[in-house]
Amino acid sequence: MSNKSQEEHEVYDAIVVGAGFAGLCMLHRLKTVGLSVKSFEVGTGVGGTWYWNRYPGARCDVESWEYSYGFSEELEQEWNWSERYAAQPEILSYLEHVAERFDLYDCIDFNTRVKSATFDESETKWVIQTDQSEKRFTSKYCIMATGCLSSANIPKIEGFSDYQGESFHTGNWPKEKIDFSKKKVGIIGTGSSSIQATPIVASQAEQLFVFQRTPNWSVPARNAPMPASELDKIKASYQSLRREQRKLPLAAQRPPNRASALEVNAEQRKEAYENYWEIGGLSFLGAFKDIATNPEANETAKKFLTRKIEETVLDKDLVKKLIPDHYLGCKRPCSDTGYYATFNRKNVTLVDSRDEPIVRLSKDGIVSAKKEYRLDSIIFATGFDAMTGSLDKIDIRGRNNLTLTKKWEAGPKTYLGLGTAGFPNFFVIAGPGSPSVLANMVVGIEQHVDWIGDCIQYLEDNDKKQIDPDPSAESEWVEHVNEVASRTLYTGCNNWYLGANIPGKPRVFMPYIGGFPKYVRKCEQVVEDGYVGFNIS
Ligand code: NA7
Repeated sequence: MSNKSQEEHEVYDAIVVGAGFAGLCMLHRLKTVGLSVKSFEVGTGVGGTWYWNRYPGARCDVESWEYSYGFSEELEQEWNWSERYAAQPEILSYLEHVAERFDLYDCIDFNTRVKSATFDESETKWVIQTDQSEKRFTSKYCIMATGCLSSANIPKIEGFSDYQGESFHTGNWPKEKIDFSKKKVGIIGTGSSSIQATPIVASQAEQLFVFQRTPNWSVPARNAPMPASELDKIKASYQSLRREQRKLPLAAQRPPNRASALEVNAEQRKEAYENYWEIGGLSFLGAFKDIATNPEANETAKKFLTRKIEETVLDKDLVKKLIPDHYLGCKRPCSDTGYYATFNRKNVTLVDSRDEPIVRLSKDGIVSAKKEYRLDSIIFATGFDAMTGSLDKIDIRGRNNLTLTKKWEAGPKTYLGLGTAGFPNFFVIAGPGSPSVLANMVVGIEQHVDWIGDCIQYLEDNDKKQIDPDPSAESEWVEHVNEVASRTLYTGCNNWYLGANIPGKPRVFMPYIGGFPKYVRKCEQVVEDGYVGFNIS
């Protein structure tokens, strides 16, 4: 229980910001070890990403059983996934069930945005303030579970405020059902969100205009109902499946092929690509071991996917516009259900910015370099200020009143993605410098939660006041993250891993791309060596 003083001041052992997959898991862990905890969440319910992204077609691109918690065998056995890839409503219900089942609701304040988190050096505690009152919340530990793709990017397009029709952002979708029938709709963006929403909006709208700035690579998801027999098999072997999952570079999907795309003959190459194409979704990236690293190997994958687009889209001019220039994987590839076939519909028009870029919004719609598109609705599927956006919105101050935004002005600096020097007892779940966004996010989150939970337990058991990454260990890690990224093809296009989708954001490769197992080993080694690279006092 917290202490409440008369000065509207509440004291906790730990404060967790955010109640999505990461926040809920962290809360559960901290409650289990007997700490007093408090969580703040902007939404009116739990779910994080899966609370906000309610757009039509929103679905996970990692298989449902893989994208679920492994911390409770009872939870695994009682939850029944209905599809191979769960849709947003099902994942949200799952997280609501988790919050209910593990009694987490009591410690979460909803509808509450954390405005500031300030480290009080003299007391070794964090002081948190929210937008709800002047009340101060203090805690020894402050844990940011604010999500990597939670800060919606609404582009600054000229004339934005002139537009008078309805508009939506995929990452901030209303709770009520939106009906696009009899409407002229424009969707801006062709990343994962748009690729999922486009076929569904097209099936409802009178006319859909897809405003594409950069085409993306996409592989059919091959979603299907989960057969009862398959679910039974999964339930019977969850533990071993999860052990195997953690050995894979992405901590999910089918095991990658160990062969090089360049060492096999054309027929064998085609066969491998067809096999992975049939499996569907992001597993396709594992068709050969060198797709992510060797330009020539990558070209063979691009050629295969190009042929699939050519086979699907009837208008040959349109095909050319839908084929990306960038390497497969450089922008996170998408997993779709009928995306390319949607362009065969009479009510769908691709507006390619290479021919006619968006110039401004008008009162009635979108004005391109060629004409005005009069619209009833605009859908912004324009992505997120990834990995750092949600942290930047909070005034976070560490030692010497240094703000996190100042410290990270040239790009985020963390040790293992878990903490940042000068901000003691401050942890980030799935933050920059960790592999989470390049792997199965839920497995990454659980690994972080376990590491942070064990670390806090260690500090408490040993009467330690604080832990803080050493600046030199942090610099080495940042250098390593960059060095590993430079060996891949992922730094050569405008992707959100680099912050390149946000004008003015420093261009630094943020996630760790060395693979989940290597990262886990490094985290374990740090602990085995007595938290080497951290200063503990
Ligand atoms: P993404 O993948 O960042 O896609 C955003 C899309 O919006 C992308 O096609 C952008 O084009 C486009 N965009 C962004 N700003 C503009 C402006 N100003 N004008 C035109 N087009 C623009 O976000 P998603 O929500 O689809 O997916 C995010 C992640 O969620 C995804 O990677 C999965 O991990 C799940 P660009 O490519 O920048 O030229």
